[in-house]
Amino acid sequence: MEDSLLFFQEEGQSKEKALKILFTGLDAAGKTSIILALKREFSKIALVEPTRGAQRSNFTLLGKEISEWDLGGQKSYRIAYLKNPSKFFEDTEIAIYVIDILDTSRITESMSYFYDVIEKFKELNISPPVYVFFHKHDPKLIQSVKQEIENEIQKLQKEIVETANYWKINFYRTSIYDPFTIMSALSTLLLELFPKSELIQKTITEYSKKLDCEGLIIVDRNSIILGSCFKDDNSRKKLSGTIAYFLSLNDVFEEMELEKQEDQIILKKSGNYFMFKPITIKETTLPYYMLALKKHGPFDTNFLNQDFNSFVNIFKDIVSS
Ligand SMILES: Nc1nc2c(ncn2[C@@H]2O[C@H](COP(=O)(O)OP(=O)(O)OP(=O)(O)O)[C@@H](O)[C@H]2O)c(=O)[nH]1
Ligand SMILES: [Mg+2]
Repeated sequence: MEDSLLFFQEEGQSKEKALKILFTGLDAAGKTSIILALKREFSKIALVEPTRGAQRSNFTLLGKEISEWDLGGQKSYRIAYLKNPSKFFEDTEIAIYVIDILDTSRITESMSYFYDVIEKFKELNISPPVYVFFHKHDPKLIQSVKQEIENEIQKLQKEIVETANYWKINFYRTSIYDPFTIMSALSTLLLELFPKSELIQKTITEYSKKLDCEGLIIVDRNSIILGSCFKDDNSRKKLSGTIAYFLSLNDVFEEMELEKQEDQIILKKSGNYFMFKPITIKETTLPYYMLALKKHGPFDTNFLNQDFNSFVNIFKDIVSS
């Protein structure tokens, strides 16, 4: 434990300050799994071990450095964080608190640590928005348990809002077995800090109308959804249910180092045409990806040429501004 804690004493001298996003909660709540799911490191999720102390990893979003802090939740670590809050909580710009909703026996313990963390934020005079993840909200939860869990969530939400007395606490239901729940939650809370995301969303909406497609999602390599547009709930389901798998399939193809020409995945299933296509902004930076869905007929050549190119140009301008 000491090793990990000492490691963090070197923090704070970086060039441009990274935006700090904190994951905290009890041990085994699922914090590390959430981070791994976003990175599509599914083979590591199965073997995940308790996190020792504070682990940090960095990634870039729309050109800005994000520093993800995964605070191991075992009791001895929690005591250390609360004893020395400035070392762990200082500079937090987004706080994510993960609760295992399947483990009702530890809810009281989890709530108690949650209020301790909020208290430390107040002591440090910081006020990051707080996002509570009701995690392990698995799609296959059997119906009878589902209602019980829903009641528990409703009760907790009410209690948290009343007790914490904090300016911003939002709630999400997440599960690693429905990767879109994680992608969507992380994207929403991160993009709140990027004013240009509104313009990106507008551009995507206009483009998808022009294409007359059922829906469209633009994501980056780290599974952050920059914008999306769906004709109806059905198309939303088809695209949100498949995007993580298209990204994984693309990872597999990338490992094969195939030709970059005609770089797209086209899939037809029961009259639904899916197209997954990279959007390259600069050769030196990682691409973004588009997943689009059409119902009647395949994507025409206009889609692949003029319209797509003009969309990419507008997108490029916004992203690189
Ligand atoms: N059913 C279910 N299990 C999950 C989910 N996410 C994680 N788990 C399991 O929960 C256990 C703990 O996950 P971790 O990611 O290690 O939890 P953690 O919060 O990082 O734990 P510490 O590092 O000790 O703080 C693992 O066995 C995961 O497979 C989920 O969405 N649903
Ligand atoms: Mg962990």
